[in-house]
Amino acid sequence: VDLSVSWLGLTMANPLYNASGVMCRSVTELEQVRHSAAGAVISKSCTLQPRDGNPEPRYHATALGSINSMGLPNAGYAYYRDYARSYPYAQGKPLFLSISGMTLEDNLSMLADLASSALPCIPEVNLSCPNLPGKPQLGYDPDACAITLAEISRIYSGPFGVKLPPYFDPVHFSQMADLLNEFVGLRFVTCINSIGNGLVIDPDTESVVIKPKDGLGGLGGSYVLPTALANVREFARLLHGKHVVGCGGINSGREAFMHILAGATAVQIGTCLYEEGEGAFARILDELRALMLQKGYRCLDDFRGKLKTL
Ligand code: RRO
Repeated sequence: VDLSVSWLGLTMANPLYNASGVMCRSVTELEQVRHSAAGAVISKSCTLQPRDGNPEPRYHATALGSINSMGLPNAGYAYYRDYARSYPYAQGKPLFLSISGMTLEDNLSMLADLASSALPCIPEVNLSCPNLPGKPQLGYDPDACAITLAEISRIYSGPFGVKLPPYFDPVHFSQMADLLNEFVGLRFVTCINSIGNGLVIDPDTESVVIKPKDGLGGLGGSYVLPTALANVREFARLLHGKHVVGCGGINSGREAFMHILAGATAVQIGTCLYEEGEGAFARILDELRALMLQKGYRCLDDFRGKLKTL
């Protein structure tokens, strides 16, 4: 069975990597992913200046997934750019840098610097952080997205992607897809970021489980799988000549298979990686390989995007 993926002029040994935010804030964590069975590495969303993020507790796992309101804690753009400078690209594991500026100007200054550095890492611009009090998600404001993408395209000529929030209405899928299709440099979208502003309640303590925003936070894990699959399938259908990266609710080879069947080129692991550690990559790959063998598929192209309808 061949699990390799070729896209963006890169080859990955397999389609799995970490979701931005999980196991990728420090060099130690990034190196953990790099030394794991993952096919690529992505860094924590960064801002121009380092941030401590929101007060703790700010992450909580349940039987069905997770809720977080981290608030963009990160070591600052220069730290991840320096990691990208020293990264051993020749070893064949691509590096993605997640960029999440507090303003459009910050995003442009980070991307302009990245462009001038001519490094072979690829930016994933986060349009969907749900956890900054008073700051709505860019991905839910099509006019702001249009301006952001136009400005990025003006200063950044290499391939880049965007991390999208989940959408819940066919009108919004087509509105976003029409907009994204206008930008040729935009080579992929990652679907989905966490489902924003859920509320997990512990009935024993009669309390919320995380401190920021009186308990509201982004949902991940099994809670979000069907929403993630819908977003992957719809964008895979509506975008022309662009890739979709699947993220949301992958706990085993079966969910990775579902994302690829829905059209994902590659897939990211968030909550499951946080809970299980980097051994999750080898386990999920073993399961995906076994499932493909059982079905008689020899490579990912044999079933990618071939979801049947009734
Ligand atoms: O750091 C966070 O609170 C965070 C971010 Br930037 C994001 O994009 N998605 C998320 O669930 N948490």
